[in-house]
Amino acid sequence: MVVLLGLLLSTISPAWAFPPAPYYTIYGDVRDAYGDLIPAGDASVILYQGDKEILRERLTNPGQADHNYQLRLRIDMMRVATGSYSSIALRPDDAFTIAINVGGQLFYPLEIAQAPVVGNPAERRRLDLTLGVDSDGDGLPDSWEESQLHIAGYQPGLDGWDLSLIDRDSDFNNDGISNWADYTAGTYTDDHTTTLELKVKEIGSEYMRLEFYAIFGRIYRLEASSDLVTWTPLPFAVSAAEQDTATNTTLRSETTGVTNVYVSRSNSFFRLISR
Ligand SMILES: [Ca+2]
Ligand SMILES: [Ca+2]
Ligand SMILES: [Ca+2]
Repeated sequence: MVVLLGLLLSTISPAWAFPPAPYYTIYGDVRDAYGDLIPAGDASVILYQGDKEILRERLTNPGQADHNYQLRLRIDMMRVATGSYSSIALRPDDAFTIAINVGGQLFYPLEIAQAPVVGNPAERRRLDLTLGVDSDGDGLPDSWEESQLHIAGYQPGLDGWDLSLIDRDSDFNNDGISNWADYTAGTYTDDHTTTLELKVKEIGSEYMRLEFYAIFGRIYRLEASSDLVTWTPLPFAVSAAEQDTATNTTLRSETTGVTNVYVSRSNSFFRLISR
């Protein structure tokens, strides 16, 4: 009975007197220094305002959506002369920081160096998070840059690796795909057979066989369009016999190598999206 009374009192206290604004949502992919998505496991994303922990959420299975984390922030309406809606509510333009807890160890994503701020209620912002060290400030983890330089035959000099040879938007291996896209797709800079590319390999009476080179752990999504403007998810199967009942539109690759998928025969355009 005492507990119930307490609840009633807190419900009508001034701090809770006004409805909250809609959530501000941050979401995206958390990747390690080599571009691999951090598996759900025991990893969490934690949002802080200064030293105060505001929110903590576990990473989610990356195959179930287009992201592996999502944070929904409570936002104050900030009416004049009112208290905060909640002790963990934030206001638009408040600065925040994020850490990733993996097995009890905290990592600070590269993107947090830019001091992100809270947006407006009901907005959704994609904020992909990259773990590792970025000593040259180009947004690519140095470990990945060093591995690409090594693969291409470079050696570190007296001052270490020359990280200026690779930056986010240029194309170190001239395969038509930016370094950042190679990093997220897991494609290697010395080997053009691993370039992300979708080919029609066979056209049957009812199905089409499409081929691409998949990287272990990466997630692939197929989309179709009739006008190159509107794209819709395209169900596919891993065998011709199953293509007419296929419902999957994403695949998490269990191998690195040539992969075939089967879709219904059509005159559509197709595209392949990797993450
Ligand atoms: Ca870097
Ligand atoms: Ca660089
Ligand atoms: Ca490239």
